[in-house]
Amino acid sequence: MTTRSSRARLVVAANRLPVRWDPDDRRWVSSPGGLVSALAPILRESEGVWIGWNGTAGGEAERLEVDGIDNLVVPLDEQEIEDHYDGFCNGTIWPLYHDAIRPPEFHRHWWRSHVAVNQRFADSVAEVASEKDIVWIHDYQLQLVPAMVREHLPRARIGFFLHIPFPPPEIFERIPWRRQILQGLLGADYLGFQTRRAALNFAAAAREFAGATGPASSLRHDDREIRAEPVPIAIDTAHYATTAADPEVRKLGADLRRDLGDPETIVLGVDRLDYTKGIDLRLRALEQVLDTHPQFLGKVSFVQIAVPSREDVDEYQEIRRQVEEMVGRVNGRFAEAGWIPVHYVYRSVPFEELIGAYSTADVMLVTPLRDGMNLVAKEYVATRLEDTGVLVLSEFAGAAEQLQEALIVNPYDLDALSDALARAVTMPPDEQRERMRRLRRKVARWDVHKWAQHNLDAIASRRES
Ligand code: GDG
Repeated sequence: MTTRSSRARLVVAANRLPVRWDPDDRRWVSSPGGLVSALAPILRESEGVWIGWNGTAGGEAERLEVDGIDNLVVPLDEQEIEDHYDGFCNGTIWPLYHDAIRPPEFHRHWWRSHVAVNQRFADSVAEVASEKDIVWIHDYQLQLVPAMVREHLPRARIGFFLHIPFPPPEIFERIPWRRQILQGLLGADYLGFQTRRAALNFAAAAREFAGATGPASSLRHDDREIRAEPVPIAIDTAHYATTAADPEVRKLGADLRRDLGDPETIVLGVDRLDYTKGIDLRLRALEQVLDTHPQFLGKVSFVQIAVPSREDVDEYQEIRRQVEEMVGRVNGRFAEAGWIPVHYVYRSVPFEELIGAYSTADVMLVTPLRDGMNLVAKEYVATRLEDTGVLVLSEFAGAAEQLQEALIVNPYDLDALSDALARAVTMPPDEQRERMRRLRRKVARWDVHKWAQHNLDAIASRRES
């Protein structure tokens, strides 16, 4: 007889639970996303648990069953949200891991709070998991958790996936607590990264600052073997394609085009409003293109959806000011009766509207200065059911490692970015189809289900040493 305690369960730990509070219904509902759709069936089938924060201050370490998924809340108080989350996660690690494009801050009280919160996550894992289970820990907020879980459960199979880049050692080395972070990560058996370079950067740092030996694919540390490898995250491709084919969603796309005054070309940007995403450089490139291509005036409309993010962090308020100033400047310079060049939306739009926008946009601009992967690039490709449309993609997005048929650009090179934008707007349909067909094949072949299975198989098949 298979009892709940005799087979391996999946225990996921991530900063956020896959739930949100619905104020109208006054209950927790599941919040959709690629990771959730890939893991939900496995969690249900293995009677697993998802451990995470619910996004609010205070509360209890309670269990929430939502849509058949067992969630365990890790509560954070207001001070921890300020020090661990806004502070260490988003004021130290986030900028540092993204090429230090904003100066990271190092504060001992942020670090202390970060350690305490990571310990609470590890204790919660130990509360629900046994040594037979598979523990899969996610992202930069929880880098200390693998080793902390190993303290509790020395034989457990532990995996970790980093959703953001791992920087080169000469950037990583600035962190006063670099050794502790590496030791935390090295508590895992298997570490997945978005790109080859991230996996190699991690292995180099682990050798230099934590005494690990060997190549990324078989690092040795503390008499254990640890595998670090690139395993690029993907999307639920079929879901995007099916949604894009829905007549109501197509109508939403058509409505958008009509509301814009039926321009010849719609250029789209979709990002969290984050200084890593290069929205400001994108607007400068647009301004240059409109300056040099007067034939585009009145014909090309740029839609930027900017989703509010981390609004309590100073740098995010600053980038918002800069972006909005530039939108105002470009519109002030070029708008004509019946046409404005930039439609700026500072809010999250419903999923169907987003897919409608992807499927009507002729050009998609994805120009981050550094990005772990960038799912928006893959989502756009997945919705292009007629193989038309052009993706302009920064070489500094992890996605560029796979999506080579996009127009790949260095977003810091204003001329190159402007040229790519102009080329995208004027690209002949045959070339569009040739490129998009290949991109779609790639996005169909490696989807989020394959990605999750690959990670879980790798974690489960630890080589015993
Ligand atoms: C991190 C890494 C890595 C955006 N606007 C709306 C909306 N979105 C959805 C997109 C996409 C997601 O948000 C954003 O994902 P990204 O990958 O582009 O970027 P991050 O948020 O920075 O994610 C990144 C990712 O983790 C996964 O590993 O790729 O590199 O930084 O799915 O569709 N969704 C809706 N309305 C919006 O207005 N409904």
